[in-house]
Amino acid sequence: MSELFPSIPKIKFEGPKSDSPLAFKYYEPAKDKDSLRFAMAFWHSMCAGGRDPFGDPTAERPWNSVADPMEAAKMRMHGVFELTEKLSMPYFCFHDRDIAPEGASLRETNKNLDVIVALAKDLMKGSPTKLLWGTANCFGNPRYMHGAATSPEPKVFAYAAAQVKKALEVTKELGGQNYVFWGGREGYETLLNTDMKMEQENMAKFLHLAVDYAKEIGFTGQFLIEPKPKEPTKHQYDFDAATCYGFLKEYDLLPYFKLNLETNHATLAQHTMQHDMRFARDHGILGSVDANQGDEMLGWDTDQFPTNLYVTTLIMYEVQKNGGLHSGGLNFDAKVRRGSYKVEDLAIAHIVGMDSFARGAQAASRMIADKALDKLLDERYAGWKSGVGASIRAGKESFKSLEAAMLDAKTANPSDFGLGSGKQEYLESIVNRYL
Ligand code: XLS
Ligand code: NI
Ligand code: NI
Repeated sequence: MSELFPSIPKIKFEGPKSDSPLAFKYYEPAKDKDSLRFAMAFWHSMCAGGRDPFGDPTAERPWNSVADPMEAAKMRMHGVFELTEKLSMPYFCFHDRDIAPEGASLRETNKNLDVIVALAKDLMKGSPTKLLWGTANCFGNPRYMHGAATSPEPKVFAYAAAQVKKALEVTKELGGQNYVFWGGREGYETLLNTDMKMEQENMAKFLHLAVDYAKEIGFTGQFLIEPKPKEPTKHQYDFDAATCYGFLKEYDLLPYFKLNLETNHATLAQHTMQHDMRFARDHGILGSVDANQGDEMLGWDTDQFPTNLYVTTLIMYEVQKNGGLHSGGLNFDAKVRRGSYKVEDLAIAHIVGMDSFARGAQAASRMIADKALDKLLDERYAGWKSGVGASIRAGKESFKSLEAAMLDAKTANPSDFGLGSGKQEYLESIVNRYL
């Protein structure tokens, strides 16, 4: 197939002084590719056309004039390889239904998928682009209006199971390094018609069936759950990192799953992304990142390309403290704004996202090398290393012994406890120095 995006050249690193929109200022592919593990989101970059509730698609894309859905699907697959290669982006991700259209039956749909997967496999032979993760779209079709694994109808559960079975097979076929479950419509609109307990049990059952099938076919990629608190349902069961952890633990799924955290989802849950990252890291389930950002003024999932350096720095701080993302990566689950309708906008959006993370990674590694925050953190908790602190940590104290130690102690002022300053403003000034 001839070049689909002739106006986009191979993007080169030109350094921070460059004012070319089509050049990297911070991301140096040869140096950063393996640590940042960027991925393109097929659904946003190849499929989204800019439709919103008030207006039609705006995006100019090479497949717009192609009527046959399978021909358009083939062009898109060529498109993702062309663009990831031009951007030196090592990975892509997809939902089954992004890459191939549904047919009249599941059998026909699977056939469509097989054709496109064969094409992808072929393209991979001559390309450095690999598959970070696959997933199934179990939310778009009307059959999923009440959920997939959590639908009140077992036939819908069965259909979703069949769909995920196939999605696992094609993810394996393409060498996918992870498999993602984003909740889709696994949640509820109103408790008045919802058996929440049964729905959550069914969701756990579904995930166990997926784990069993992966073992059966020898898929060794990492399973990931992607938390989100709301949208499309009013309440999503995978609310945030902590909720997912509790769910995985309750249903004996913890050994098989990590989390794919998304910045805009964390903020919808009223957390910073740093919060969800820290929680996941502390619990050994930080798997991968959907690297986007929301809009502080809007309460929905705007899925914007990441440009906020403060946020990318703190994300990379957690990633580096985690020893990297292992099989995970930084997936741009992000779409250009509806008004940014040109192909060049798509390239520029990825470039700024990649540069923002590369720059965040540089700041984070300098902060870590200098122990810029660690020293103060250690000092803050130093009391737990000796005396009564150490003996509480060692389990040697009781309420009685602690009362005895406090009854006549000098406790009139905060300083009698050894309390230091929280130094928040100072700490924020330190982060600013590294940006
Ligand atoms: C939607 C999710 C979705 C997942 C993949 O809000 O972010 O795009 O990443 O199903
Ligand atoms: Ni999102
Ligand atoms: Ni996502």
